[in-house]
Amino acid sequence: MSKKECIAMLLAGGQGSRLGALTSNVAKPAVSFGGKFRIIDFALSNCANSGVTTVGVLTQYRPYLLHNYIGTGGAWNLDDREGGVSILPPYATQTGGAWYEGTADAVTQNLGYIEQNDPEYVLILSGDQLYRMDYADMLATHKKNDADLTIAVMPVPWEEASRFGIITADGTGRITKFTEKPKQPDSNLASMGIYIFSTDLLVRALKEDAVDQTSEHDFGKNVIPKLLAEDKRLFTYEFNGFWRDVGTISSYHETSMDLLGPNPDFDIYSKEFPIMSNSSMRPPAYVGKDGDIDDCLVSNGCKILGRAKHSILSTDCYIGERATVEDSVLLPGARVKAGAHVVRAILGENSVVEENVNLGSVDTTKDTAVIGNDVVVGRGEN
Ligand code: ADQ
Ligand code: ADP
Repeated sequence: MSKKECIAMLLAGGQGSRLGALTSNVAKPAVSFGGKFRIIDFALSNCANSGVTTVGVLTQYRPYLLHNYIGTGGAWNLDDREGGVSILPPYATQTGGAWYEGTADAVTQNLGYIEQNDPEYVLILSGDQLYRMDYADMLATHKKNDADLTIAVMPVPWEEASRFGIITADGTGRITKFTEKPKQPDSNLASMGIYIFSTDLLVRALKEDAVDQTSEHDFGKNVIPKLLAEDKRLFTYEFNGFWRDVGTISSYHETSMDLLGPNPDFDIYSKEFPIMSNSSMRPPAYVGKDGDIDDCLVSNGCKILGRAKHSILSTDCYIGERATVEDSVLLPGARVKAGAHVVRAILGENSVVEENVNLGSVDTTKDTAVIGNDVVVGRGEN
């Protein structure tokens, strides 16, 4: 892919409120995942691996950690002099300025960035999904179809279909119907919220949308249905790998567990299509003489004196003597002190479970226990 043929606009502003305590002080794309990663690593790595080297990251909610984390983009080989990563915060304009409303508004506010780069195509991505995709292949499909807009799609379980933009396409992949989050879905082909637009059409559509008083300025609710009504060439790009939008605590827990086992559902070990991260450089993990680890991801900086089973141990975690951790996700810096027991729980960054506390439940009908970032769970609490 030539350098400026296609640039990416990465939407990283959503609050992710359904992740509760995990997003109390960081945006969802900045939430830690898989021991050494943050959720946004997946989209940034996909860009780098696909040759999309100009990436605008649109932030909004609690952007500080995200800004620090992304830095110059070097961790993902995106510190290219010709492009690289640019953080695009909402900014006040002379006319008063506004925070981003819908997803389309976020891109409209940054039309200047698109015009300055002058690409033929714009790839619009969500910063809170876990998957591996070669966007170069999606772009090839877009060109082959001479499309105005290409939407990546995947079949989803029928019972989940109403959470997505739902699509009907003809035998050639041309989209004939699109409904954002229908109450009664008539198809289970879901939009992944990953779009390639031909730039001229995108710019025109966004300018029209901006002055439409009835619009919520959202791609799924407004922009895409309007383009379809105008009979524009909208096509699908079919994806069939691992893809998750971890919206809730239980899906976060489940998707984390998908990383475990000898042949995990989601392979983070690939060298051809690596998932890169800016996780901190820390010394090796240490396992003490009574330390016992079974079916876990163990990140650097960990100190394990007790037991861990079927769990994700992120950078700098601590498990004290006689403590046990099972079916759990420990985010960076989480500490489980001596004699404590943690089962089916998510421990936020730098949280502490004090000595001899029992946390969580083996009862799978109960919710996964969650401890917020920096929270200390004292003795006797549950
Ligand atoms: P949702 O996931 O519900 O549906 P939305 O919550 O609007 O879409 O967020 C999309 C992405 O944009 C997220 O990464 C979010 O963090 C980010 N975002 C939201 N508002 C933003 C703003 N104002 N500024 C910056 N970033 C913002 C969408 C589509 C569906 C599709 C699903 C697939 O609308 O059609 O099925 O994605 O997950
Ligand atoms: P599957 O589950 O079908 O075996 P994986 O997602 O495990 O597929 O990927 C298998 C290998 O293919 C990975 O190790 C990676 O090297 C490569 N790969 C996966 N997805 C892509 C992609 N979108 N583009 C390029 N290579 C990919």
